[in-house]
Amino acid sequence: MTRAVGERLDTPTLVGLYERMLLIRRFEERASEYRLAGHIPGFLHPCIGQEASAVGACAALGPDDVILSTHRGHGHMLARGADPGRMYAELYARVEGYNRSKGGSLHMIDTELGFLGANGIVGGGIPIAGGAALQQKRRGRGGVAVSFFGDGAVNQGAFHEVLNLCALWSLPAVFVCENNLYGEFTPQADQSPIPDVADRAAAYAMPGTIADGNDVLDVYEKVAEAVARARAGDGPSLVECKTYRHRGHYEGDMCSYRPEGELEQWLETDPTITFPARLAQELGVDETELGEVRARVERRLDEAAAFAAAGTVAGVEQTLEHVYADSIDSKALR
Ligand SMILES: Cc1ncc(C[n+]2csc(CCOP(=O)(O)OP(=O)(O)O)c2C)c(N)n1
Ligand SMILES: [Mg+2]
Repeated sequence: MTRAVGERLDTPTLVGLYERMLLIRRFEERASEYRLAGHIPGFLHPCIGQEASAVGACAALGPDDVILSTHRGHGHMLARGADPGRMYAELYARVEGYNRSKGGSLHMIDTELGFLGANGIVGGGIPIAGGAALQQKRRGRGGVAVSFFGDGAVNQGAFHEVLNLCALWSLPAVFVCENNLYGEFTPQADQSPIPDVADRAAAYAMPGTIADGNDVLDVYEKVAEAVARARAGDGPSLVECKTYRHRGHYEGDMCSYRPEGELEQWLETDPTITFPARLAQELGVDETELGEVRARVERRLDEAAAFAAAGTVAGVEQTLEHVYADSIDSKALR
């Protein structure tokens, strides 16, 4: 962290970045507990540890911009400003959820927020981002499409096709790779001969930069630069955020494949601890204010969880509602 905190953003905005990172952290820690308590069916892929890349990147965006997410998408969605109550309701399989329980963790979407979806297909968001970037260019309002994806996704063919076309057509896209060192249980070094994903940008004549993915301001600065370039009509960029997931690939993964001491080393740069420490040291944000942030996050999540728990369990009746096959008479199928 070389730059002084608060060089470009004012103190309330910086405290807001902390609050959003903490919201993501606590949303997921609680989701894990709610799942163990039997409230959440299905898998969870937590982004615990990676909050700074989601929040830093989304802080560089405006309301006309759109983002595409991954299977590890709760953080991106909350960073974009989603309602944690509707998100928990979706995880709880309630009709009040973002997708009336049809999306679940892996396919949540809120088009009004420009959140064009999580995606269970690794790399699946990247071509959608390419299409969204084309749409942004045609609209001509300066909007940008941001695609989040992991280090594993860059070995999918679609990544290369989309970067090539976006560069060729100078589309306003920003590709944000969250390199957390693993694709499922395989270390990045066993999947690719290139340690820095950013180097792949050179093949498509676009800038490739590396950000400290656990430093929300470094991510913000680098993504903001890429966004400015895209808005100016100068085409796409690739930003690689070096980060780490504290939990396993999914909740329940025991992480036996990790070298000893690796997690402990990354915990030292935990953004939900190091960033408020910087706010205190460099800007004099006091413990009372940081305590208020923590209390506000817990209150918000208490309300969110209560909203989900009080929701209507989605039943068979709703299965064929709001899907494209709506010409089918659902009663005829029973
Ligand atoms: C096309 C496809 N292949 C394989 C999988 C199974 N899968 C789910 S997540 C994952 C690893 C993804 O790694 P990465 O892109 O680094 O994201 P991370 O999980 O580290 O956030 C794999 C192989 C899948 N969902 N989709
Ligand atoms: Mg990964």
